[in-house]
Amino acid sequence: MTKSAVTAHDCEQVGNLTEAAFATAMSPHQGPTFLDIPMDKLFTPAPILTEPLASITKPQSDLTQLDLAIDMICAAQRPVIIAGGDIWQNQAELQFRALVAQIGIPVIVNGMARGILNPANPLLVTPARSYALKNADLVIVAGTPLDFRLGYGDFGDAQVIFISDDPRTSPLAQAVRITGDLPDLLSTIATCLSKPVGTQSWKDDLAQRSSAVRLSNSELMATRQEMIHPAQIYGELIPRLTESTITIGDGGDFVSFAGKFIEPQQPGRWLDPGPFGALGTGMGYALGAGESFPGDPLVLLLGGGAAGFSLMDVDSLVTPCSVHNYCRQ
Ligand SMILES: Cc1ncc(C[n+]2csc(CCOP(=O)(O)OP(=O)(O)O)c2C)c(N)n1
Repeated sequence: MTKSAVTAHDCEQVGNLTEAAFATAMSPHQGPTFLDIPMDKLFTPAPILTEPLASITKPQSDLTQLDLAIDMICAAQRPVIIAGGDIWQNQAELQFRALVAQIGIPVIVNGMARGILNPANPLLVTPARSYALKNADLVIVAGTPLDFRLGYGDFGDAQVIFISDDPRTSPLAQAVRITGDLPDLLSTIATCLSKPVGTQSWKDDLAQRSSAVRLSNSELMATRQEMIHPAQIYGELIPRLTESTITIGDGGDFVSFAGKFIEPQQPGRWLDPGPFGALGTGMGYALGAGESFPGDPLVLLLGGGAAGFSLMDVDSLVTPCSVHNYCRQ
């Protein structure tokens, strides 16, 4: 589940191993690493590091299929682009938004890319996702692996372009691939395209279907029943969310409803148990998000089962503050 898992058996290794763990986590494809430091090693004095530190690997660039991809994009009648969390993690949001605005391509978002376009933007067609993916003639997948969630890149008759920071992902998938640094790749693609892509009727169709889904969602959220429907909870929550609220979902069905109803207004502000659906992540996410964005509103939604995995971690949400305050005294 992590890119590396290491124990520091010697206190002199702690510095190097910490640097190496961060470098591995930040190298493409980005992901968590695990470093275990036994208590006795943590409190043992060690010399300060002077050696060169581990460095973050740059993504390997491969543009051999760029021209082919550009021809496919220009020829497409019904294109759609899926933006994944790596767009946000690789800080490519500006380039992504610029590309979308320039070529007017409908967008579906997933993971931490949710919020990359404002929900009021007619090009954001996530609510019509299934229809869009079933009827598109070109699917561009940017910043998310072509794994089981995307049918390993099988979108029926549609052609597929895969834009990634990691050439190693999803060998199963059949797609035209462009790999490298995501901000650079998106800018390069934008410079190769001069006019809007796809037909207006396709874009109107997706925008109308998305509005219809949003409307029926809001009706459901406004319904009041004796037995509480999850939609009712989101109907109460959504008006309370601000542009900077971080919403964390940890659970099963309850959270999949949240994914349908909540459309964040900024990327990186939505966290869920991810592709493996591992319950129990919510409290840890809340701790990390609270540390990363101090002062920003944070909502943690726990299913009953998920809460059973991690309610004790409420203590961890409080203890670091107590320790900090104690040290300051
Ligand atoms: C660590 C872990 N164990 C088991 C599962 C399998 N699983 C998926 S959803 C679910 C039930 C979750 O219940 P709850 O948090 O109450 O949410 P609900 O689906 O009831 O809304 C379980 C056990 C999982 N995803 N992760």
